[in-house]
Amino acid sequence: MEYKRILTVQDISCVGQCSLTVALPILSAAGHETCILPSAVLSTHTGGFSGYAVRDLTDDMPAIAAHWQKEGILFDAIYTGYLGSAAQIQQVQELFRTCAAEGCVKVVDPVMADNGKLYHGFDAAYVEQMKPLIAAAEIILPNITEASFLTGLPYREQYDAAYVAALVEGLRAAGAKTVLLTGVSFEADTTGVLIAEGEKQQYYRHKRLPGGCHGTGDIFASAFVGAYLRGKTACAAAQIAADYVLRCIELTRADPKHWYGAKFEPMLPTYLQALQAQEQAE
Ligand code: PXL
Repeated sequence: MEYKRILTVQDISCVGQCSLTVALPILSAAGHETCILPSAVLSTHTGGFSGYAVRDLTDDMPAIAAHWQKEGILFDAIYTGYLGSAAQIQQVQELFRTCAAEGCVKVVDPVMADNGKLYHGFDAAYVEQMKPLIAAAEIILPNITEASFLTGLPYREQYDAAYVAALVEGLRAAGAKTVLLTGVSFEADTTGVLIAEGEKQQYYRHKRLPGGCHGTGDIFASAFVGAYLRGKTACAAAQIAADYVLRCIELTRADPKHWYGAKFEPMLPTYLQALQAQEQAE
């Protein structure tokens, strides 16, 4: 198994099981050294709580990056999620240039929207700023809504394979390389991930559980990055991550009071088993 040093850049939502409080345990459990750069600190995430306290850390980032540069600290992978501001996206691009070890894999989850709408606090300027970041990454993981904002194609709730192909083409035209399009659903009771890598496209379809669960995009992205950096193919890593997310949702659904996030921690052993089972078969 490979041991990699990953930097993940996203917010700390103190309560809410998303972003860094999800990425750090999952990437560590996958066996990687996990370094963090918090983009902002929030009392909770913004999806369903109101009146949250927030401190944007954009102005603190240059000194952190400068210190790493002075120490010669480099990363095998840089994985970005929810970023605090449009200005911060430029700083992340700078990090891509200054903190990447040779062969560094840059993974961008352009977290900003779902269900046809931008998250609270994001605007068109943020979407514009995100475009060069997706072009600078090796792998991006947008959902359908984010892909529609990034390509300018209208958001659709019902769609066919041609619409999905147009989203991927639009992302490619904007400079994206490998695209994992999440939440791709052609029928009511299934959903899945489309993995577009070079000329190759694969679709991993799995059951769709009714009612969304907050933070599952972050669980998927973190579990994907953890598996991919262990040497799995993008498709195998996406399958492991999607199966893990399903188990987390199943567990969470049994407890309606737990509306703000997914119970991913008790399911970590199943994620590790999936990583190991594949490695034994290899
Ligand atoms: O799960 C994505 C996410 C991460 N961080 C914060 C959020 C959200 C989605 O709403 O509000 C602060």
